[in-house]
Amino acid sequence: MDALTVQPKVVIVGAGIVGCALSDELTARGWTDVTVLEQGPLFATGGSSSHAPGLVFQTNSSKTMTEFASYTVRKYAALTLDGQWCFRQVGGLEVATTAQRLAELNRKHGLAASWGVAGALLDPEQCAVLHPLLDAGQVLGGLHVPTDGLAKAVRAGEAQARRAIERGARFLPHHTVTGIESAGGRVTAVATDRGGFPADVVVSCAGFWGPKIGRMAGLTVPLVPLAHQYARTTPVPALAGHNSEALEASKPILRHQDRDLYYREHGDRIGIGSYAHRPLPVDLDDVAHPSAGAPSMPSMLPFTAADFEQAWADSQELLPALARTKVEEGFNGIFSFTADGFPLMGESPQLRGFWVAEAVWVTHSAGVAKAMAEWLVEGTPRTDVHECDLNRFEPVQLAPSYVHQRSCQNFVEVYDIIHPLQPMEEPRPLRVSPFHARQRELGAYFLEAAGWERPHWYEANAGLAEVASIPGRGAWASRYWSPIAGAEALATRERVAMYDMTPLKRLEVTGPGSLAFLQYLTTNQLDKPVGSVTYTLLLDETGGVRSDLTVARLGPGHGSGERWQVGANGNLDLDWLTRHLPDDGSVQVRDITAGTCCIGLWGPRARDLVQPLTETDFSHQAFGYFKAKQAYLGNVPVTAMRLSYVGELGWELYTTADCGPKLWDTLWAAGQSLDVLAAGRSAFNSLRLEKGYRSWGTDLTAEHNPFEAGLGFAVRMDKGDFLGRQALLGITEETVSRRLVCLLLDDPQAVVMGKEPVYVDGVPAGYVTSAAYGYSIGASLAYAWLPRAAAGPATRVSVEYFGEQLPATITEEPLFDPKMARIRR
Ligand code: FAD
Ligand code: THG
Repeated sequence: MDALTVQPKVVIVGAGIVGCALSDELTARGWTDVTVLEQGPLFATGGSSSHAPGLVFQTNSSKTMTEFASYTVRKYAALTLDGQWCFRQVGGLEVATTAQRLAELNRKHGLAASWGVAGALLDPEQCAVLHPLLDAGQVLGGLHVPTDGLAKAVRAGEAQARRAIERGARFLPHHTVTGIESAGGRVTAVATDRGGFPADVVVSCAGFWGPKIGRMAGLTVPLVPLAHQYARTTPVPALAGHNSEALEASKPILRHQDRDLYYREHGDRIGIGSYAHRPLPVDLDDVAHPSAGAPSMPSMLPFTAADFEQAWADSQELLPALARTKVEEGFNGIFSFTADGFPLMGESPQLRGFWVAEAVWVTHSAGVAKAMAEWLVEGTPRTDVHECDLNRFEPVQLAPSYVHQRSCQNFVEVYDIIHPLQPMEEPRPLRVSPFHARQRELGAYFLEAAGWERPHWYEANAGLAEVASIPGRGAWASRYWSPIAGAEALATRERVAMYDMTPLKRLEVTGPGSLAFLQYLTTNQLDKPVGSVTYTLLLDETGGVRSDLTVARLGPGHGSGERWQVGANGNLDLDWLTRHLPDDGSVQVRDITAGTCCIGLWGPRARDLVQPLTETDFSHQAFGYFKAKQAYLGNVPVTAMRLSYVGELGWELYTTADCGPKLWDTLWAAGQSLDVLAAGRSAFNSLRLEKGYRSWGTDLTAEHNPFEAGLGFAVRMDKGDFLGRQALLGITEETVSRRLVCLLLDDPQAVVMGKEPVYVDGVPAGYVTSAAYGYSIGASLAYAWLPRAAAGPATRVSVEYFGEQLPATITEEPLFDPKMARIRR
């Protein structure tokens, strides 16, 4: 859609906080033909926003979510409605009553600093000064974020709606959406109980009703409505006269996460929110319709007092003044949960013009709306949204039972201390590679990602760890880790190891138009002979890196002249390629991950292992670096690609899933005389960081251009036009404002995890992306984003880890084998 010449007709479903915020952000960008359809009245519609107590805690382990929250704070703090406040910056206070939580608050303080939110760690007395109802004796410490506060969701919604209306938007209450109409794969209109509304773009902001609207458009919206308890006390004598009715609150909003509770003031009463009860999923068919007359608040269910008993006892313990009060009123309020806790943003993969912005808290509402408006009007959100993208899920992750189990689990864990590597427990195992049985025999320790069981190390290698003297590390970094991983990493550099690469997303691209298609979508030169493999990038229009890929030219395929295999990072890559397919049917993209499997066979003895198994010449001269060949290894037909994310001689060996166990056994048997071992993801991650290989989604995202990320070598500006090229004109490694750099920590036993703030001259200047102990180099390392001015080699910096400043030095990278002597031989 050309934003300058065409005014698209936009219909937004739902006038909750998200729909209202979006109407404002869209009309502010010039899209003024906006109609908001709302089944309930305006603006207390009966949805989740109508009764949300509106606590806004900004700190989040996700940078994107923190940015969404910070924008919401800035925006709502500047809004009023008829002179009444929309955001009161009373500050946010999270208290710890256990040693683990106190450590967690230290970690969170670091996260806040990483993402630019200022916070302070307080001792118990300081906590009680800020919030005098607290029993300081219960509290070990707190994290205070002065810019947090309370949002008035209905008011902020109405204030934004008024601005939108002034620019031409209209809000229609008592219009229930009953259908989404389409023609030729594009949305054309929205049907309601009061007639139809033509639309070029529909954005469903229906909150927990999202799945219902999604079904009208043939789309699975993977969220689950769950009830959450909220109650108010009778007046607290100690609060008498503290807060006017208009101002409502003056003390910080409060979180007691060890007991799954949060608090705010309502004048002289305290409001208590509880996640301490069993998950209470709600069937959408049981939710009343607001215009059916009866209940005006369909999202409010009757209070189930028994579920609140523990919460009430715990509240009186933390806030002793509550002992003189009673629970006066309460309700079970419905809102959305998702499988991974992130919102759902983006366009349907099947129906063009049908978008969703759902499972969004008040906290993130304005930030999400801004990113959605940028996405719609400009084509690309300015904030990286891959964690929130509607299309991030694998097909198995859309099964109703999966969505239900994971979303309920997320309710249970909402305030838990979650380790970055901690997997959900159910449903597992979900996806296993053909090597799973062999891996179990070897004592694999599995973690889960994208539904796949992935070995992190193998107990069978425990003996190696005993002789290798792998250094220890702190308690947090020791979780989901074993010294065995260190032994596996060292053995990979010394002998040869087998890595299960099956979960690596693999796409097959075929058809006569495929070269032109891939050339236009990626940055590197792909017009090379069959048998070439190329490392290349997908960019968006702004030059941001959408993904990094390996593209192997394998053709000719079945009947067509072209066949390519793309090594990708996830479902979003499939979505991106599919969206950009030409209309003429000259290109097909197919996900071949599930039907195939892959072993990465890497290490100095890899050629000695594989050559005796095959008549194909695997010598360096006949089978060069970044080349692919079809071959037989014993009985197994493979596609072999000579590349290595761990930075050693070797091949990725692909075959069909049926031959997987045979491939494993063939390599295993042939490798016995070479002391072959199976190695896991933990070693893998250390090896790739020593080699400086970036991991998309962690080290870089669509927010970064290739030059900042140190990937300029994969961009061929002279190859002809490609998506994002225009935006890169004039940018070089020398002109960028920030850089991804490598840090060496002074203390080899100080292993960090990622997302820690990096201080330059005592001021937070950037953040860690990935980190690991480098077993071959004998040092703890980390990659981090820093301003270019501060990113020079040998610069001294420090990394904040659980409140401690760990000294580190910026170093030239990669640390291991920069001359590529080990790979190219
Ligand atoms: P909603 O406000 O539910 O808006 C969706 C709208 O879509 C509704 O008005 C609905 O009527 C309309 N709609 C649905 N179907 C149709 C249809 N077919 N046709 C027309 N219109 C339709 N978040 C925080 O950030 N901080 C908090 O402290 C907080 N506390 C909470 C406490 C409770 C008890 C609850 C229940 C939630 C809380 N939340 C909090 C979560 C927050 O309320 C929600 O995430 C947020 O309000 C969702 O906004 P929304 O606009 O997406 O949804
Ligand atoms: N294997 C395959 N595909 C992949 C990955 C993989 N796709 C997604 C992801 N991993 C891509 N990431 C990388 C990162 C680095 C390299 C390969 C994939 C790599 N880089 C060399 C370097 O930087 O020196 C090659 C550079 C070049 O010659 O262009 O090997 O693991 N199949």
